[in-house]
Amino acid sequence: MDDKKKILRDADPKLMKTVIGKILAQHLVKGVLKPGNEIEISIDQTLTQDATGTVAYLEAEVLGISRAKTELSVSYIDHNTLKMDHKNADDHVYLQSAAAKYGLILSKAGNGICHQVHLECYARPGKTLLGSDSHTPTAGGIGCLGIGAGGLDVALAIGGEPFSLKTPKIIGVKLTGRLKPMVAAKDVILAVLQILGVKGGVGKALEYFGPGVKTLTVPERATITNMGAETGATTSVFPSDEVTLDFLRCVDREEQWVRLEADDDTEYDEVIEINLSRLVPLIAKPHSPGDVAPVSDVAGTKVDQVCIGSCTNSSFKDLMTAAYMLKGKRVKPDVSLTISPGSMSVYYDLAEHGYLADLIAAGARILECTCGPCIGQGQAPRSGAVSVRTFNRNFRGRSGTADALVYLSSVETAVSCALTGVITDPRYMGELREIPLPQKLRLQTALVIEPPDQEEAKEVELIRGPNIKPIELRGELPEKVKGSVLIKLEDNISTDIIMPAGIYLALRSNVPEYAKHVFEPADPEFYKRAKARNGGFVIAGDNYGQGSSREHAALCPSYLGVKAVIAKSFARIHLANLINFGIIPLTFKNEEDYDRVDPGDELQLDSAALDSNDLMIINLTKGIEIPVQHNMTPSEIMRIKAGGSLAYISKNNTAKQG
Ligand code: MIC
Ligand code: SF4
Repeated sequence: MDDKKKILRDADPKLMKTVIGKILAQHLVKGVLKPGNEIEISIDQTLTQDATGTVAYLEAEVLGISRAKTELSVSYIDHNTLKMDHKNADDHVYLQSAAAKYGLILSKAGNGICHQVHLECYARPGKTLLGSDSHTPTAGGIGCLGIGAGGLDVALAIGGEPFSLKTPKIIGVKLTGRLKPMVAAKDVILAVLQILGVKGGVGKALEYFGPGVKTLTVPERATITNMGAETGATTSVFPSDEVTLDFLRCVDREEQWVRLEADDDTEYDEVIEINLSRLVPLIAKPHSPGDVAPVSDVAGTKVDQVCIGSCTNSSFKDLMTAAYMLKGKRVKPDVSLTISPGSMSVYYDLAEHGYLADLIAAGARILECTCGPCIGQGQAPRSGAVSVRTFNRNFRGRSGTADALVYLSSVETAVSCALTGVITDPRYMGELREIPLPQKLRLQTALVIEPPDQEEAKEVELIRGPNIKPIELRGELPEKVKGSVLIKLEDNISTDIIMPAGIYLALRSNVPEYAKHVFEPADPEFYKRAKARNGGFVIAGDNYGQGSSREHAALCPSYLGVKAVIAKSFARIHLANLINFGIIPLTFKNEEDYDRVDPGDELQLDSAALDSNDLMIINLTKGIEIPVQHNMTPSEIMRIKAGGSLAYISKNNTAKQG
């Protein structure tokens, strides 16, 4: 029996019949494919974006990576393109030099949002894609297994290392029927979020099946897999079928098609059923993507701003829909409507087919092909405003305005709001005609740079402007981990609260400066307190670290000396990031103990007990002991003890070289 057969012998037979199981099996390097088991898989493709990419490539330097070993790796510049001063521009030049050095394709600022461009140009059915962005599962729309991770994990994958993850349980989402006019793919994922909430997908993956699947195009499927991230799921995947082939034909990549479907007798661990014919327009209310209601429930609410775009809803079909609905009409004078095309190719086709003119004539403001307002890069709403966005996240303050009320909807609903000035169920706007989709998408490559060959790459110098600071490695874990509680937080704390983006995005490659804003939205005094006390502990509720993959939400607290986070539960990517940067992730054995720790309490933990997982936090202030636990593998414990994965790997590399 060859090695591959041997490691698949004990795999869960149910899992092996699913699309996700088949891709995992093909890429399995280590471990037994059973839900909950730790496995390692090989990675075919990687992507990074500028806001996480600079640190990822700084880490690649520390790791001593010389050239990408993947089939394809792309570095995108899409999050921060404003260049208010030298900082951002420095990052872009650094990224360009790193792409040339490591052999990565560079998608320059303005070329488009990473997930949209990747779907159009690079994602392939049956492949694995690891991205330093939580919406990497967008590629699942084409049958590719996309997983979001921290930059360090992506840097390791670029260097040819396998990626480790817990084998997810598979939730089968059965689609039947067909969407009614003015009901959209976005409403499908909002319906899934209504069922699962923002943590119902943790430890799981979503796989779509059933007769409704073939009624959805690839960009529609990608809208659905994109926002599966908001349930906390590891990934979301659609099968690769004739519809996938049509899409690949449309972008001149039909030779990359492979059929990939679940076996007829597949039994999923759980099944959710959605009848597309019965679906109504839905909307996520402030301030959570999981707070979903029918649009009709909030109809009539006055709207100040409408933003169309983001990696969830910026395909050609999305923007054509907007153009069709806006043609010959005018946006309400007191509403500001912005449109960010997902890619240069989408933008080009809008112009080529005349749709751009319809958008402009109706009063839409066309922004660059970037994340833009989605990550608080401009278009912050006025104080207390209502903003309806086709995006995927509406956490408090993410728009740049702390008291703005952000709703998330489909393009159809968003345009209806822009035309009427109030939240409006799009079904009252009259039926939208069948939109003729183009046979070909004319892919634009003027802003794409292919890397030089390996020999030439050796001559490339990394260009580091003054805003780019090296990553500092953390020291080893002491025997007694001691400190006070710096902050106590509630459930569902997002990484936007831990490490706000928006106006601080240009500080992503400057940890000492960025760290000054840790927890700022929750407690502006946090930085001063953490500095004064030389670090300490963080206490949190359920689903700590939901949302983005930004490793800065671990890296910057680690820089300030945060030693451990004790929470009721964690979001997947953030948990991995904490371990990577040497912060011990602990959960309460008894959730009620959350109430027995207060800000300022002095805590102590014996680090030797990490091995046996028989852990007690001594609350020195209250004179009590609190049982806690962790979910780390022996290798992760080793890394935590060394001061985090980066510290551990770089120490071992140095030892090998010396
Ligand atoms: C986001 O949507 O929050 C981001 C910005 O794309 C992040 C990555 C980041 O913080 O750079 C994500 O989703 O991972
Ligand atoms: Fe960009 Fe927003 Fe998508 Fe994040 S969610 S990648 S910020 S468009």
